Amino acid sequence: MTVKRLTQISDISGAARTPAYDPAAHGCGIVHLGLGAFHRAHQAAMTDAALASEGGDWRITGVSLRSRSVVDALEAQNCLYTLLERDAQGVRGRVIGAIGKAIAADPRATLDALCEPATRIVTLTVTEKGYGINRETGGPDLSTPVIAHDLAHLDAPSGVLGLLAVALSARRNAGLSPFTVLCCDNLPDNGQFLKNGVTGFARHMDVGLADWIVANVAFPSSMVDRITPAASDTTRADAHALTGCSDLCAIETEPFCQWVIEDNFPQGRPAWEAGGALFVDDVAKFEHMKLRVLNGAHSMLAYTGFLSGKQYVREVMADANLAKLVRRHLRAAAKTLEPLSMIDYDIYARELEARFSNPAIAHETYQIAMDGTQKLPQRIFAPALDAIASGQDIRPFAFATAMWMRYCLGVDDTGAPYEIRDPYEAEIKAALDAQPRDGFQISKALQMRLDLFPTKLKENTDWQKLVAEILDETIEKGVRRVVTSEA
Ligand code: CS2
Repeated sequence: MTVKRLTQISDISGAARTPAYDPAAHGCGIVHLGLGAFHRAHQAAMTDAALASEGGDWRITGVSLRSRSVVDALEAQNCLYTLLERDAQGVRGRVIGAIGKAIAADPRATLDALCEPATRIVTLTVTEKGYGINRETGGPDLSTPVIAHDLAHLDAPSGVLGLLAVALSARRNAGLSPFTVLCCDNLPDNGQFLKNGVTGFARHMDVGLADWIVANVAFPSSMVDRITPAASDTTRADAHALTGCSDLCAIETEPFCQWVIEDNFPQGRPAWEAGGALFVDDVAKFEHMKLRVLNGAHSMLAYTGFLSGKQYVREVMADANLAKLVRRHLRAAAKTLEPLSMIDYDIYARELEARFSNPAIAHETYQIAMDGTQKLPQRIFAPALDAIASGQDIRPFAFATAMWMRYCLGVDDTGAPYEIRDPYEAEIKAALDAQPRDGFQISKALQMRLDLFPTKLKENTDWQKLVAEILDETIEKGVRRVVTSEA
């Protein structure tokens, strides 16, 4: 029997919910850069709820900056796909109709979409490393190949900063209003971060353009949260069972979904409240909470869990000692936060434990371990500095740092090698090449070679000693024994 591919809402038979609106009746008003699973589980699902509730021409033109495969698959399905939500109670399916068009690795088509008069918002999920922004200067990182390429080829930019700056320039020249730029990556102060990057890039093109962007383009900050593992054959089989159709774009996620957004949209916006988004004047405290508590604990458990032979986060949480270390980290990170009237941090930490323990979500520790150099500064080092300043115990943060350094060795305790998967992999390898297997030397070498450790941490002797001692013990005794004694 041939299985029908999901292409029309009318094809769907089964328990999956279908869009409560006619997708074809709504035009596109958003361009999204970074068409991965997270976008489809989060912003696209929220936009779907907004379209169902308030309507509007707010469908999404999704751009995959590098890969063609997701776009080919989406196009074959009229951009419809199934979103599964999993927990201990079971799996629920919902077909999302919010994506109107998909574009793959095509700078010309992307620029055209960005320059459409109807485009009023550009959202982004390109991961921490995807911007090509130098964290020290805040401007474009000229050593990033795509930045160098785009500055030399302003007619065909392919990176995020180049695309946004060139499109804004074209809109300005055509007398069109600028779009609002909404960063949805796990970075602190992500609106200002992207604004600095785009204006820095524009300054290389034309100082007048940079000034115009500063004065006219809104870059609201936002905090996003939804644990979204990579889709698997089980995802596709369950989507089939719930829709009666084969769906090569199905993705899965947890029931929890949070989006806190600075309410600064001069060109209007969808009614994302309908999907549960919270609009506030200042996102900073929410961002700190999410980056330090959820993401910080995630990074700690990813390195420690991966090196302890745990493939999934749920397996880490099922191990009494590892779970104890996760709880310790959640509490320590929460202690570095300023109070937030709407949130009880104890409850937040307990909910996170439950989310990490979700038995139905197969979230790989190795996936979270990726790109540590891009994640540790905001997740581990920033709270560590606050902990030092307030006299709080810094051991949980030093432990997380030592586990990342241990991970940087690229072999587990049995000697089995793995890819480090980090944009600074070459630098990490060069720093550790020919280093004796000694915690003090390894910690020193990484800190000298990589530009990511805050000076105040580098100069803090207690911190240095703690990190090096934990790392040394881990190398000598193995990760599992250290986990047992640490817990
Ligand atoms: C994770 C995040 O991969 C990672 O680094 O910590 O993707 C995390 O799952 C999300 O931020 C949850 O909202």
